[in-house]
Amino acid sequence: MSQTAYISIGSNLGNPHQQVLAGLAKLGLIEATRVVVSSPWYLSLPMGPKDQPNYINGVAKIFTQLNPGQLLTALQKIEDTHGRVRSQRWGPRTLDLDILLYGCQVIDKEHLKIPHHGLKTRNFVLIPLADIAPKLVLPDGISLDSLLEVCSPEGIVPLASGDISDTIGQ
Ligand code: ROI
Repeated sequence: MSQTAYISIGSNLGNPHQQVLAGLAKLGLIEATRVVVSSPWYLSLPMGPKDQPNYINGVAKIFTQLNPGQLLTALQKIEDTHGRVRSQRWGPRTLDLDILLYGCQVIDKEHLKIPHHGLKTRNFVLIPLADIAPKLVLPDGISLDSLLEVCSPEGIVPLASGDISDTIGQ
């Protein structure tokens, strides 16, 4: 049986725009998985250490027959082929693919937490997620709408609007 999952896609190294586009394309190549829709891309200021490049962020909705563990393994394989090195915590990355939601499941394992721990507070996750799933309600009953109301839109602009430095004075 297929489940709906939402995957966040982010990059700030090695031509981030190409990284996220290639990452999205590779999501569609995962076995027993298909991409239903993807959000517009956003340029965002780094959360965490500031001495790293700005990020490109987006979210994809997928249907998958893989279980969460299998999906995580498939995503990590894609990250690895993009030269992802897991060194510095909150450091720059060529490609980051995180499972935000998997159906209405709650998973709390050491290596896999669903919903993703950053989902409720990170504007670079909430804003693109709302583009493709505006009526979404999280497994704990909290609506995306209510999270967006308290989430600052600072430091993120749609990619199409151009250079982030024009918009937020960096
Ligand atoms: N900051 C932004 N803007 N976008 C990300 O995708 C992102 N990913 C991360 C950390 C380092 C927390 N910062 C980020 O993992």
